[in-house]
Amino acid sequence: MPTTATDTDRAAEADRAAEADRATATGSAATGPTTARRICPLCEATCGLTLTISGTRVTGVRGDRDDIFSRGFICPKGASFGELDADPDRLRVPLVRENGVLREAGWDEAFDVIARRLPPILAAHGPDAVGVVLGNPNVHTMAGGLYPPLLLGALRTRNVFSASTVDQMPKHVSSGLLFGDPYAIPVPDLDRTGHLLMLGANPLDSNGSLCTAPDFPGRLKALRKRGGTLTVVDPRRTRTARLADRHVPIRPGTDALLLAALAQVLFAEGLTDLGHLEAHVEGVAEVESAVRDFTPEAVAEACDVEPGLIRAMARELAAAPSAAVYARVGGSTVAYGTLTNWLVDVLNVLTGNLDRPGGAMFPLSATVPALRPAGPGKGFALGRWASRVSGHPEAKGELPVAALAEEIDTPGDGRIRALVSIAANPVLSAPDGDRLDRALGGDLDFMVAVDPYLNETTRHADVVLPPPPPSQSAHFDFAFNGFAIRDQVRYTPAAVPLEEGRMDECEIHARLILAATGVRGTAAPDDVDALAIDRTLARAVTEPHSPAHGQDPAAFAARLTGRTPAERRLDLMLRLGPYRLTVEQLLAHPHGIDLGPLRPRLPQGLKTRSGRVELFPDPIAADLPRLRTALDETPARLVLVGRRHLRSNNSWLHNIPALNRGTNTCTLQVHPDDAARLGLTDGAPARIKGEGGELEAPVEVTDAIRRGVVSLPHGWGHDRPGTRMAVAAARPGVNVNQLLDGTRLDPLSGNAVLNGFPVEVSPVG
Ligand SMILES: Nc1nc2c(c(=O)[nH]1)N[C@H]1C(S)=C(S)[C@@H](COP(=O)(O)OP(=O)(O)OC[C@H]3O[C@@H](n4cnc5c(=O)[nH]c(N)nc54)[C@H](O)[C@@H]3O)O[C@H]1N2
Ligand SMILES: Nc1nc2c(c(=O)[nH]1)N[C@H]1C(S)=C(S)[C@@H](COP(=O)(O)OP(=O)(O)OC[C@H]3O[C@@H](n4cnc5c(=O)[nH]c(N)nc54)[C@H](O)[C@@H]3O)O[C@H]1N2
Ligand code: SF4
Ligand SMILES: [Mo]
Repeated sequence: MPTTATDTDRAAEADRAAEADRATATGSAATGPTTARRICPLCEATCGLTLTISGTRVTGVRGDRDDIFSRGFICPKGASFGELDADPDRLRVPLVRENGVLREAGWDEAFDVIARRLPPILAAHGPDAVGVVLGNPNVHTMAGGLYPPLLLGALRTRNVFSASTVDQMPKHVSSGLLFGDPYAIPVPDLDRTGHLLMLGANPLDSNGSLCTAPDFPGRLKALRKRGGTLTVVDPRRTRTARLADRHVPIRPGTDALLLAALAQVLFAEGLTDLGHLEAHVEGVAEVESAVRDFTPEAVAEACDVEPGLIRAMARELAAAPSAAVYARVGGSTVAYGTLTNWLVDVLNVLTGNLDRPGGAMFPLSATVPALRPAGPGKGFALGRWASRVSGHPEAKGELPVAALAEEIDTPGDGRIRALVSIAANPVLSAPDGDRLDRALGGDLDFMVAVDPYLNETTRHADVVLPPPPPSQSAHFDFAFNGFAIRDQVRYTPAAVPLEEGRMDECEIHARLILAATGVRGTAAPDDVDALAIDRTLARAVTEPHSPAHGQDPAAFAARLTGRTPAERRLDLMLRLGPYRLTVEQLLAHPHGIDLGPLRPRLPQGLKTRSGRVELFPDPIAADLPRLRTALDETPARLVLVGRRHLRSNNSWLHNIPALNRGTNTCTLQVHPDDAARLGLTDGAPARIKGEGGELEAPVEVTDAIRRGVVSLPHGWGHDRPGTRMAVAAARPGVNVNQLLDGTRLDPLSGNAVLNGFPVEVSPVG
């Protein structure tokens, strides 16, 4: 294993830095105001924040200049951390439904209700009678990283849904097929690349996704300053597109065609050069023949991109000293989402840019198990089971969240009768929220929500378990360190002690597991963690590549440190990880430990059956004919795409006054020519009609969007009764996902099509 020496060096380096940090901390402790560090949980950039704390309140927030990764960067969302933390609408104590009405309750009572009502449903109807829906913030909390796998393991239900199927599931499927590991997601080596081809992403507003890079805007500017180039493919002239050398305003939903044509040009002009990848990739010839028909001329009309420009893009990609192709939400939540994501990495492979500095590289997080030596793996299976009603194949153990409503409201054996919702708001985030809203309200026997707010989804719960505000929670990024453009690790313990009557979210999850599986009274929440530690160690000691190999599991467990069960589990993961770190080391480095730039690792880390990158997997081959039909389809006259605003985060930050104002509005963006054609006026309401329903929203005429495309943001529609988010309700907006009926999916991943679907728009009145 070539990395061992380096890893030991890095650990030693970390220890030296810790000494220095300890010295500084002691020197300044007596003088400074009360400040604490907190990693921001509000987007994937994971910036380090410095909180000013008066009593138990967060009274100031700034970027932590000493953070080894974010170096002081902060955005308006991070700056609102104090307001978010102290939002008076946050629930303080559990709610329990009695005679149809939610009332406040104690923690023991809330868990008792769950223990009384959930297990009998499972006993009577089997494990699939409970559905679990996991929302996006689970990847932004420690609890969400540590406990849902245990909950799912205990419940053994196949009805698992998450925000992944309205987001990045196509990337997981593509990576699963190519590399045998759905979590092996290459990220652009942003700080070193010479050319970035970015499709369907707008990091100047989103701050980046599946590419954790604090100060993404600054890093893009630096790329151009060092002579690199940026091409942005987006139907809207976004703030990111404005920064680019080239903006390609593609017709929505056609990126797979564009990328296939780029590959075709590389082959046709002899521009492929796998370089160091040659020995590790199979299927190149098959890809060559598969893309042969997708010439620039063949795709030009569908994509509305000139053949000459497509050729120029391909040549530029091949000629760059290093380059990375990167696609995000606009390349994922589309009809050919998996094919698009596959083609992204096909191009990274064909140009020799996968797994090399400046290209698209695999991060190595400190909490993933140490990599085993290269060799054949188990491979990645899709469709091991299917959803009951529509027969959607499972992907990565999940069913499409777009099918959640029908799994609840369609009678029959295997129907979901109880739902556990953790940090999710599918009534707004998934297609056809009205149907789900009705199903949650009318067809469920029991629902539990772990959520700080009473919102469009959680208002249907029988028990709501509210986590404390973020200042009172410790933070570690289990997910995003694995997508970061630099290997690094940071941990922030709770900045403020847990308020009286609050329960840490980790304990909420642990108790939920106990209550849901029917264990009452005897087992303590810590037992859940102890069991998880025992199981992990039992396996690790048998694995030759594990740092625990051959050791006594009990002795190893006894060495773990940490003041909470979650910290001890973090300690275990760190010790079993590739850098063999400990929680103690993390605590000694409050600003983080830099583990260096990303390093090439192939063929290590591949888990395909062949032990190589399988460039032309069967499910992809089977889906390609569908893409071919797109060449001959007449494009819809008008399609809708989404957009994100810097001052938002999906559906749940509209309750923060500092964020819900100004240009963060739920308007329908329309190109001036379309506005004239359709008789729409800036500021006046328009009626938007889709397959799933109709909405009215004010028109915003702008030439920043291409002709034939309108844009409406998601996460709005806060006008349902029974919610408790006063600021959001005062400026509700409309729910764009009501335009969808939930039937448009990318078939391989089950991901919903949220971009590029047909709509009709007309003036109101
Ligand atoms: N049309 C359209 N729809 C989209 C998208 C789009 O681009 N267009 N984007 C999609 C994407 S990328 C995503 S990720 C999904 C998101 O979909 P969801 O995850 O369903 O929605 P969020 O709005 O992120 O809701 C998160 C919930 O978590 C709660 N929450 C916040 N903090 C915490 C916490 O610390 N602990 C717990 N337990 N709960 C917490 C919030 O109160 C809220 O109820 O939406 C998707 N929907
Ligand atoms: N401020 C803010 N930040 C966020 C979030 C937020 O809601 N607000 N959400 C977070 C989450 S959950 C996620 S997943 C990330 C998402 O991060 P990004 O993917 O960077 O964010 P989006 O704004 O959804 O960018 C998608 C872009 O794709 C374009 N697009 C739409 N359809 C197509 C198409 O067919 N082809 C191409 N090429 N482009 C298309 C849209 O115009 C849009 O500019 O952001 C995260 N960060
Ligand atoms: S960029 Fe993201 S992580 Fe950084 S401060 Fe803003 S919301 Fe927080
Ligand atoms: Mo997302």
